[in-house]
Amino acid sequence: MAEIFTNIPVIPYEGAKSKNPLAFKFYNPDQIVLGKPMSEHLPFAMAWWHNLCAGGTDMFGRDTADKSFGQEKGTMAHAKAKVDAGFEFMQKLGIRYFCFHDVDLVPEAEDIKETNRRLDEITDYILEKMEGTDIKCLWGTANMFSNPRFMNGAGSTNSADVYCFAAAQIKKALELTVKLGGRGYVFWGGREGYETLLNTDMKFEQENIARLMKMAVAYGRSIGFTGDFYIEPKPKEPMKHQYDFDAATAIGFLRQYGLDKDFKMNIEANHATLAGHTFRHDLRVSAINGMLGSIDANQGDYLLGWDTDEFPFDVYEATMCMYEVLKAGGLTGGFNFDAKNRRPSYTVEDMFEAYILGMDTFALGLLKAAALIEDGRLDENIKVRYSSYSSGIGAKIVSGEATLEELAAYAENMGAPELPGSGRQERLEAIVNQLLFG
Ligand code: XUL
Ligand code: CO
Repeated sequence: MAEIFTNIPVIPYEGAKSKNPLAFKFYNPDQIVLGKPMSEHLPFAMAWWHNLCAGGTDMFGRDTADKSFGQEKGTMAHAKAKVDAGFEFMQKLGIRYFCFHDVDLVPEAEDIKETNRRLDEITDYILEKMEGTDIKCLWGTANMFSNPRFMNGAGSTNSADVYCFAAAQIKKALELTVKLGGRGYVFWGGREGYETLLNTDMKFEQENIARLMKMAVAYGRSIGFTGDFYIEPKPKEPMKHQYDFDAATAIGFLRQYGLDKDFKMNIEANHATLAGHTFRHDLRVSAINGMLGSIDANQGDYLLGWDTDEFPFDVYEATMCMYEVLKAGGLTGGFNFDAKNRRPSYTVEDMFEAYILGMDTFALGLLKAAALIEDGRLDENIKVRYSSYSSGIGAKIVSGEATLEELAAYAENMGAPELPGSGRQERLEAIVNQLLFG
């Protein structure tokens, strides 16, 4: 197989002092952190769509980057060239996972039977490429938002025929995920929402989404899919309101419809911030509910109110993310770079340097989060802060044995309670800075 990225070597780890743009400064896969190699803490994945398909088109202009890989776009030869490019890319960076939508892999035909035949052919080829490498599929999904038939959603569509088409795509994408050994299967409800309540039966739409997910779980389990299903929450864009608004909303939905045993969350940084949360907030909400599954690692822009899908460079945010992940005991999924180069970064070097940036950012985040945990002062503060619940009336409250009358009698005999103690926020923020930059 002819090399595609001929000017790019295998990316080495050269350490923090290196000035080589094509080297890792912090991601050192074999370095042990909290008893485990970095590469195990950080199962990174390449997103097929941004890396191999998208060329920088935006609402105001066409592609700037050439992703033809020497073949005519829209052909199976091009689909195969993308596989070659993707595998060379992952191998040069030491990335061990990839994520895909059905239509990222092959050009969609008019007839789904032909699309499925193409998908069989390309996944045979992907399997061949996987052989002899340690590259695996992190998760698969069906694109149920780009084609005009999904203008009103897939599970939430008003058209039963479109609903069936979505079912057919999910069935195939699940089969492909199983064929490629995927760890997870994602539902991102890109158009599962509404533009106006004036034409929307919200209850019916949500029930129909749940019915589709239940059918997906039943079918997935019947063909041997043992991994997790994921909901990837996002509050808006493309729809004005999306039902999987944030982790809390999605978890409530899963519980309401009895789907919580089969599903976890795939939390994307820029989706959490669009919902008015921090990234770490949605990670924490998922984790405390036992549903932190996987992460779409990217970041937004403070000045822009949409999903900019930037490669993560904010070490503070990455540290907070890794703190949540370490505290949760790691991910069953991985870190998928659902991120794209900025439009003026259109060269092959830019593709590689973007991933180096993202991987180094999360490696730093891991190192700094481990330092925060080993330091122990944050944990100690939490322990002290809630210590009034470890004995006396507090312990009785926690045991669930207290009654409202008893607590009221206790309060009436107490006089005025003491103030609850300083939150020490500034001290804690200073500790984080000390460990990040000290
Ligand atoms: C869109 C998005 C998707 C999902 C998969 O905002 O994040 O790419 O990750 O459909
Ligand atoms: Co995503």
